[in-house]
Amino acid sequence: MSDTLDERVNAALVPGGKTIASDPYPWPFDGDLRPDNTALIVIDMQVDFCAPGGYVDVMGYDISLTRAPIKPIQNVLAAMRRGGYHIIHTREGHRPDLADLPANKRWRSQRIGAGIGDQGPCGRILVRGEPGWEIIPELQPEKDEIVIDKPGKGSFVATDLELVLKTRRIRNIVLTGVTTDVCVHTTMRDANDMGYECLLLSDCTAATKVENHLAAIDMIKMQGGVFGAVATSDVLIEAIS
Ligand code: C5J
Repeated sequence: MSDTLDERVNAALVPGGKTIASDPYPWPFDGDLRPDNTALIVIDMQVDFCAPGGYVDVMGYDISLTRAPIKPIQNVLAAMRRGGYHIIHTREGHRPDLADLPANKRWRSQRIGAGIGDQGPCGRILVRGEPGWEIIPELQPEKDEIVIDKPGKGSFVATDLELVLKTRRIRNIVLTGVTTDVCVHTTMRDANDMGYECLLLSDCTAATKVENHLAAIDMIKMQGGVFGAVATSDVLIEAIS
């Protein structure tokens, strides 16, 4: 083939389309970025992950790490709401009868003194309807926004997320929330396998360990962007504003 890579990328570009300066390629690769085909997903910004007395705090991790993305997510939410983009929030949690809590998840958390389903300072840990399961006040969904309840780390297993995305003809997904290496990564990997164009905003995500956050970001970018692309919130906001 005689075409250069630049020529092939330009040929794929939607006329008049726009891309976001991201690593390791401009996102989305074809410039087909529109409010009607693009969703922001805010993953698990719940009391249990980001507030005193929640699951992450009970496990002994530093919640200043998982709280750091709150302000950047607020900025992205405001810009994408203004632009008319789809907004989706997720919550990790289990039925009060724990019928959807696999034994492996329960015994491993109990072993470290933060048993999922057990009583903690914010009610039963990661149980639907408990104070710890609520989305933090700073990032409350607005009334028309989609909220996905998920029993797992990924957002597709045992949820209707895929149906929502398909019904709304969404093909680009901007990922934010916690934690980078667990729920955000699992969701991004699954979405990527399903053919969605994924962009992770590095300052809008966090992990319980800084080194895991950095490694998770590196993993996305390897092999030419094996799971998608990475940018920062200010670049996205400027591009869509
Ligand atoms: C974890 C999550 N880390 N939301 N959940 O257990 O990442």
